[in-house]
Amino acid sequence: MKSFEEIYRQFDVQQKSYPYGNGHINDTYLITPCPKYILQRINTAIFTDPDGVMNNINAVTVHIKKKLAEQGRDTERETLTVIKTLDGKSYYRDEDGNCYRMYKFIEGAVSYDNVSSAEILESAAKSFGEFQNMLSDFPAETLHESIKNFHNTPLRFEALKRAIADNKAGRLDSVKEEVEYALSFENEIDKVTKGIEDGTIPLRVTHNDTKINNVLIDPQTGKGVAVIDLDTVMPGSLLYDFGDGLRTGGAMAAEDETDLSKVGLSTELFASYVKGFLAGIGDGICQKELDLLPYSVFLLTYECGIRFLTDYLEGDTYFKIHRPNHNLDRARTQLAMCKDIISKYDILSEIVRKAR
Ligand code: ADP
Ligand code: GN1
Ligand code: MG
Repeated sequence: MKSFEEIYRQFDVQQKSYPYGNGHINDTYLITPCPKYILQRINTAIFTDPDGVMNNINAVTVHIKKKLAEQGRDTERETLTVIKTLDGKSYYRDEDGNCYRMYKFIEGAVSYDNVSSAEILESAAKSFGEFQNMLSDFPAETLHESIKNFHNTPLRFEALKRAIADNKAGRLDSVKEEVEYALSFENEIDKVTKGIEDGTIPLRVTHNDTKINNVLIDPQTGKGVAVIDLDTVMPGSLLYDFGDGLRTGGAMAAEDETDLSKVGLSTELFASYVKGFLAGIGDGICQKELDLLPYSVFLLTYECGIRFLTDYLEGDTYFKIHRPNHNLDRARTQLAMCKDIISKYDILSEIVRKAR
């Protein structure tokens, strides 16, 4: 494997690098001192076509920069800027097949894994809504599908059933209760995929990974600065971005909290997210999407829960883990959060009705 110095030289950069951020997928490094950059080793086990991913990111960021310029906004700070290699490529592939890309570091902005302030969450939600709005005229058919069926919850359910049957890591006995609860939702999880199929839910260009730490916030003003982590920008439903934003942004505890009594969805944060997201998205949202906003929070939380459970059963091959049982702890929080969301469903629906 190449030394880091050799890797940055490919981008004409010579400073030091440090591991950075809390993403579950790519290896991220901060390159410092100034000018700072973000160096990422793309997880090519997951993103098997890095050319396709980087083509998407280039096209989407060029489109967003054009929109930002038209609005007199900061084109360098409010979206990602890809740094090309010395030979003009969007990423560098070393002899062992490792793929590295570099972005300008967005200064004066932080990412939060959890948000306790309703104002900050409203701003974050507005940024995610605006992100979709700015891409509403982007030609969706030109996007490469970076992970097929990424938010196809019924297929995620099938994957869980396969993981249960295979019991590859021999862990099934320790998760009987979680498995039983997860399997009980078989008939509740196809509302979005069906709606897309029958044309009642519009297909849009969506981010698809609107975890709250994928939007950078200015800590001085509490306002959203840039939506980042653009690997999964693909055609999808607005409901994916809304639901996944609340899964983490509206959570009362960390994604890997072990004290499940702390886990749940804050209705106050939900209300702020609805307000911010609707302000950002503008007029384009349809009635069916509005009706399904509360459902989407359940759906995306459930989907993430069964993805963690599947990965636990398969021996932790997808998400990065930092301790034993990490994926199990994450699965448990998501399933506990589902219970809480279901118990608050009427309140959530009322909040959406009032916000229209
Ligand atoms: P992953 O796909 O592994 O989640 P991300 O692209 O989300 O990787 O990056 C991980 C973290 O690095 C982010 O949550 C954010 O804190 C930080 N980060 C990524 N890109 C930038 C950037 N251009 N400027 C500043 N911080 C960034
Ligand atoms: C991953 O890359 P990151 O950490 O922002 C995952 C999301 C999950 C999330 C769970 C490409 O997001 O789909 O919801 O972990 N990204 C990918 O925390 O699988
Ligand atoms: Mg991320």
